Amino acid sequence: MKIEFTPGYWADRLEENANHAIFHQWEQLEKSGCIDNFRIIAEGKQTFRTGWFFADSDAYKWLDAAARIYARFPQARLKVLMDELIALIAATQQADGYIYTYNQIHFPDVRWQNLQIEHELYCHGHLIEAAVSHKLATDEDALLDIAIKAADRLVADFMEAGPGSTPGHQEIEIALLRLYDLTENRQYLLLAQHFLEQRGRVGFFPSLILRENASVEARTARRDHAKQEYIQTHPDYETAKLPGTNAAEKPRGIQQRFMLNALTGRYMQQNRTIRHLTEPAGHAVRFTYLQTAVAMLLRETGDSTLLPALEKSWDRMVQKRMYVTGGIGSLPMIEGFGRDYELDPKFAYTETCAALGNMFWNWEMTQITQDAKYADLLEWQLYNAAHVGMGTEGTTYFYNNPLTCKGGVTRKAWFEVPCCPSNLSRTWGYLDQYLYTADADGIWFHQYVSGKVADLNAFSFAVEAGLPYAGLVTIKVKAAPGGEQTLHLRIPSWAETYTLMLNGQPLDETTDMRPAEVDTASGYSPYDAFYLPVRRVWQKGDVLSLEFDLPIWARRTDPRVASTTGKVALTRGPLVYCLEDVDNPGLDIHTAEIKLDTLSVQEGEGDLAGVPLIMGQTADGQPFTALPYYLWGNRGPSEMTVYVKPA
Ligand code: FUB
Ligand code: ZN
Repeated sequence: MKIEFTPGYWADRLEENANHAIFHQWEQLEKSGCIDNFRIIAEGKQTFRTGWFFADSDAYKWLDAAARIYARFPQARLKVLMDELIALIAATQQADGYIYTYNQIHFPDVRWQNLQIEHELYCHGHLIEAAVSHKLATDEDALLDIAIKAADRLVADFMEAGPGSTPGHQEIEIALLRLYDLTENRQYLLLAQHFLEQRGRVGFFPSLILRENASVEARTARRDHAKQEYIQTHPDYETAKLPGTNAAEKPRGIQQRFMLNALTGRYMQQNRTIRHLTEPAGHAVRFTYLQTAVAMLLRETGDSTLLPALEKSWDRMVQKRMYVTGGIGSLPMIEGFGRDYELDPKFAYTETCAALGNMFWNWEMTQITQDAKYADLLEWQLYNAAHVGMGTEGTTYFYNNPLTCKGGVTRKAWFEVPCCPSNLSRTWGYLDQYLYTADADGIWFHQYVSGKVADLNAFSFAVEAGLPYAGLVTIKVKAAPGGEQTLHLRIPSWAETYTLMLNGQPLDETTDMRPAEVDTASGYSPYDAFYLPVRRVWQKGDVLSLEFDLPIWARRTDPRVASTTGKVALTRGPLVYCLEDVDNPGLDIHTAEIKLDTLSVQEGEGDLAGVPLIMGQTADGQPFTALPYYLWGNRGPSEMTVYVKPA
């Protein structure tokens, strides 16, 4: 199958990703010293290692994103940068396959210590993922050879290891399963399975994590001492001053809750075995990477005993622990889940990576179940909780994404922990992989993105999608296999009504198959989505047109979400809206009461040209403007709120 994006919403963003974001990220990796960490080992460069112990992963994630982008935008300058980094990695890797600059530079005789905290396996995981993407994009083996050496090292060191030797930050499992998919080397599948099956079986986790924490503190102190000594002899040495996360307001007692999360293993999902992890808990990125890997393992092995916990934890997350943007992570510090209905917009952490991890998981669940709720949430996060993470120029980012802000939250060029930017870029780089699946019965349309699709189950077709701003989607058949085939069209949860025409004639399939309603804490319910089967003998030249109505929706949270009782979030189609003070001079957006019967849609101008804005009046007759949430924070420091009070 080959997909070519055609002019439209996503073609523009993918261009921006390829022409700006990926090169900006490389510049920031250089400026922050991340690439020099490899040069210290590979070339004896005289400088001091910078960044967290997991900094290698930022270079690998960039390489992963660059490879995926290169497959579609084969830019010579991108190839040069990739080859330069691959050569550095090759020269850094040790003969037996191990590679982790933090140990190689500071603690050369130490390995696999503090696996719950220090990210060695996480870093090897992003290296392996980058190698798989690079092989698929270039058919070159340079990076894949490095990854296979590393993976074989892990097989040798961990295949017989116990529960305490499972990673505190999941990622290696996803990587090994991708490497298995590419190489068909069963050892990698077995090691991923081993890591997953061993989780949650540490006898007494507090003693392990306290021991590791003491060791991490001691190693950090030794590193800091060495740094001070280095600065003594190199007074001109300086490192880039990088911002941490944005000003996130913290609920009372968060420090204690974090400590308890860490001590019990809940933070890194070490408190339950995978078949018993039915509650979304702990760090949200770790949780979604874990569930993605478990779902991938289920797809590879057919082990259906893995499915119930995946479904139960997904349902509880969506029904009780997810914000209206599709964001997950109610609490700073934990960067993760709170209690059921604990969804205060001002504490919302909803890290960009968590939304991306949730999209990866949704995609695996889509392929396992073909239940439309998963593709619906993937779309909702694509346009809201993930999309908000990247600024309109592709060169500024959010790490945490509050749903209300009274200042102090601004987009940044980079972060001290720059995990989100390249995670976004690599996901955009694989957008084509989340759109369609095919089976003996026909084609499944999970997302609607303008593009030409060739030879998917002998089908070729062109899609023109007006989403997310307009509701018309047309599918023009260019070639079709003989015999009856079914096109399964996802009818989104947000499309209460729609019309379906074939070659200009209404189709009688528009019987409503809407599933039974499922209430959710946020008021966004992916459970309303379904696949509409349209079965016939398709001919070249057939034109299906699907027109979704895009009414403005005032979504109320469940009354058990105390912080937003009596307020609404405005949405239209797959977009969540917010009020930003820069569009509402003279209005206190945090206390304004809006009249829902005055709402209308008007196209924006200037910076917001072409964007459908929601306009209306407040109770005291003042005009107000709402814009798509993903677009906030692009015009300098501002205040914002997703939730508004209806008059
Ligand atoms: O743990 C390092 C980074 O922090 C990971 O990439 C994300 O989980 C982020 O929260
Ligand atoms: Zn991140």
